[in-house]
Amino acid sequence: MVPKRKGHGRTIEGDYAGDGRRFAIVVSRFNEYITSKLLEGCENTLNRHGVKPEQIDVVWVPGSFEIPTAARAIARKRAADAIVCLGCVIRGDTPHFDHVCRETAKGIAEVGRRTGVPTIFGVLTCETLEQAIERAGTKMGNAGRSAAMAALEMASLVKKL
Ligand code: INI
Repeated sequence: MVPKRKGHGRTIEGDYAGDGRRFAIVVSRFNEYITSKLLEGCENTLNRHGVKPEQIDVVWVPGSFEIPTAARAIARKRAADAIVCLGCVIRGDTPHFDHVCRETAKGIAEVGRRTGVPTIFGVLTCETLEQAIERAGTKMGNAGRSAAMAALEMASLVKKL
């Protein structure tokens, strides 16, 4: 039962309780040096919020561009309460970076919107390797951890809506 605030409609928000929920993590092998750290942070955060290791499927794909295809297949089978997408795209000398980033972001958003299964964008899009390292467990934290928190919250929220 969601409490009513006086003079307002309901306030509805998710919590971070992961007990009994199933998650899928789709992770890119490209830039694995970075993505393996994101995966570590993501799994660890889910476990620390009550998600049992056997309730987490880890799905490896070749590159970030392939993440939406795998995420969509998982979402359509209702095989997870939320899907975390982890990847790392680093700018090079050609426009390749822009294409991969655009399609990955668009594809991940589309999976969430079309299927209703929360699909979290945990893909680093960096100018340099140093920026990626900073976000994979050093001075800017670990983007896998924040993605896991978003997945926990959204998995809980959609059940309440
Ligand atoms: N994939 C990434 O995940 N990160 C990158 O930095 C990257 N770069 O720079 O090329 C990358 N390319 C591969 C791409 O995701 C696909 O796997 C490939 O194009 C095959 O479809």
